[in-house]
Amino acid sequence: MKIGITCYPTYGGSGAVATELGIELADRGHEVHFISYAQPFRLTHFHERVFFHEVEVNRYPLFEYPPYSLALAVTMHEVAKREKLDILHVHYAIPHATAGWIARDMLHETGHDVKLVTTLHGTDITLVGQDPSYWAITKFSIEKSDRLTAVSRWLRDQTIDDFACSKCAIDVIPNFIDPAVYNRDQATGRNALANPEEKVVMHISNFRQVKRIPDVIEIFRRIQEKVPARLILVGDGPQRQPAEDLADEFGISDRVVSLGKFESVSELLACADLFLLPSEQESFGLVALEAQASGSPVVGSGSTGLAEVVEHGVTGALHDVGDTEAMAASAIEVLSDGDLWRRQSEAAIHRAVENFAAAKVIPRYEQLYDEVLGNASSETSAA
Ligand code: GMT
Repeated sequence: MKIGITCYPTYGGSGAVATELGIELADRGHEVHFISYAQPFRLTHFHERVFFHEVEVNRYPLFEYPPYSLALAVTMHEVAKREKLDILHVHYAIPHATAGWIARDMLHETGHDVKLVTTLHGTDITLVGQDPSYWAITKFSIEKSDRLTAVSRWLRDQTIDDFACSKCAIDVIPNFIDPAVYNRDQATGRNALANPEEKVVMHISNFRQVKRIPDVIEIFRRIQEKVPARLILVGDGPQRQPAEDLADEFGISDRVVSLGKFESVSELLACADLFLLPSEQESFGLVALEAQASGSPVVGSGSTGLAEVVEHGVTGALHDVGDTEAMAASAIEVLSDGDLWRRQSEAAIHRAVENFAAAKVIPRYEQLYDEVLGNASSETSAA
């Protein structure tokens, strides 16, 4: 099969999932064309069946806002026509599903029957998509897609509710990990992160408001009062500086290390004794899955998609959004009890590998591609 993948190339879960999916598909014999304004951050190595097409946006002085969506639609159209793509698979609905709809319909005009698959990731539905300036076009573009996937049951249900989309058929295909990349054996440099007697508590994100970064600092403030520990913050975004300021204010900045952005986090996660993710909402929580695969229990907030990743009391603990006291209590409990930590760590690895290994999840995308192309009864095709 020949698949065009469009995603945000910058740091973020949707771009990571889209890129890893493309690489896995190429490993399985498909030809994959990434189409975006920059090379996706996880696309770091040459692969004989992976191509990247950069979208050029004309910056004519009349344009206060250069129309990226149109330039993207044109590049998708051009690439699909030249490379004879079967499928345009877009990740994050805004504006990718809209650009995909334009490109697909332009191709249909010339008799090229390409199919549009849209994967919904989270804030494209729950936050940005709810803004009045985007709601109608997001609903329209979702409904025009040939197939839809969401990364959790929670996100599927939100989409149906938030967009009054009762006729939308949405397949749930979760985020995935490669257990060869995310595992405890990757741990190098733990001694540089913390002293041997200290527990390594970690948070990785793009430091946006939805992640509730002040809660991370508050939970850690409580943890370090009971357990010798160090907080490792990885990533960057608007809440990074306020987080560092809050650590100063609490008088704990000597125990908080803010590393900034890293392209690969597997070595860091493998050093974590506990991962914190107290977000306002997570449609899935890819980083929590990566942490679990790396053997770290996860403590976070539980009423959204994260509850499909973390099993409360088994691979970590989930509490109400903002309940930093309960999250800190769960964290202290698992960090202070070696047997409990080992059980949760083993369960976390088991859950990640059993339910979310790439080898189990990627065939579900292939099956969906086969169905949309009308090859559903055939063996999963390659190339
Ligand atoms: O929705 C976002 O915040 C953007 C997106 C991203 O690109 O970082 O993150 C979402 O997609 C990930 C991959 O499917 C999910 O694992 C994250 O849970 C989700 N983020 C939120 O729902 C906040």
